[in-house]
Amino acid sequence: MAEDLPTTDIITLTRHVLSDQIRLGDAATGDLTLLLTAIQVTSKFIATNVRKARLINLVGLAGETNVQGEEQKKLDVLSNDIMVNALRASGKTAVLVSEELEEAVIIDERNKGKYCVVFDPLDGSSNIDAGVNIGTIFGIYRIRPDSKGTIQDVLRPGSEMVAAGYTMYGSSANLVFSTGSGVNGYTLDAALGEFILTHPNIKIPSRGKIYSFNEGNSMYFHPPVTKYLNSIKYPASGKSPYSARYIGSMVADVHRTLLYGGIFGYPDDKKSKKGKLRLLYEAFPMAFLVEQAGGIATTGTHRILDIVPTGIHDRCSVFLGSKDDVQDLMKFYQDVS
Ligand code: AHM
Ligand code: MG
Repeated sequence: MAEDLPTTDIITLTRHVLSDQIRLGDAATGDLTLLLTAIQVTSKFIATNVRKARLINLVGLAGETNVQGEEQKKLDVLSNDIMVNALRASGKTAVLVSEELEEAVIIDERNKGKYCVVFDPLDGSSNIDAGVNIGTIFGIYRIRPDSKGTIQDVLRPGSEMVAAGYTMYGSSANLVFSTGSGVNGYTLDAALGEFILTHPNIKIPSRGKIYSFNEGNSMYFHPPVTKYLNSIKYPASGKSPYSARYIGSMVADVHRTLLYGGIFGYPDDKKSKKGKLRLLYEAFPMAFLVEQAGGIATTGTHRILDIVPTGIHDRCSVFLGSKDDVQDLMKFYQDVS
């Protein structure tokens, strides 16, 4: 029967982005598509290494070197090297910022392109050794007109990013991506070696039933956060309390929030005065995706994408998710101001 036949018209990530080029004014060069191809390859490469991690670690235990006598590298350092090498070789980048590198990488003239990529090569480091979902987060800026590529090209608000995304390494590798006209999700078909469009036009439900905070930090939380959490755990009679889900990998927690709705928060508090999450390569890309999916991303008092970074490793308070849920949280901040 016809409905049992497999589809013969699969939409790969490359095909999808190629069709988007015209809108971005990138059709003549295809540079962004080529850059994205490089990012896709790094995600496939990292996904492969994540799957092998336990085996690599076992070998690493025996003297920290493998059979070739090469040093074993921790997965996050390895992922960083994979990304820096591939992005430099793509010829499409001018500036790279990685969570793993203290300084920005300014690409040499020979390999220089017009995009800057800010990334966390392997986010959720506390989960790596337990085999729990982790991911790569990235944001892309175009260098400013007439710039040769300096750090100033990335010290710009997240709203100036031209694209952002993440790849989650879980039971499958999922790449979620936006060029500023909605959010699409792709799943890696390992046999084909291609990311296939599986979640077109992701929209966050306007309200969810899940909250995702590290409540182990409760004693440090500021009053608006404590009051908000109490309001959803002890709701007015007749209403059900929210469910708690916290993985501790931003990629996985945000992925669930995009699909199911609710609120994810990592606030600044009495201990982490500026928050924990990094602005450029954690908060900005996720805020970009959440807004594109119809949600809100705020520090509690300010839109995250409006923040102007002063340093490449700046941190900020983060709340993001369903519009109604995040607005409820923001009301508690308004009450104290
Ligand atoms: P990392 O970049 O060192 O992995 O830290 C970022 C991670 C996020 O993925 C996650 O949201 C958060 O840190 C979890 O922190 P905590 O363990 O304090 O709950
Ligand atoms: Mg991180």
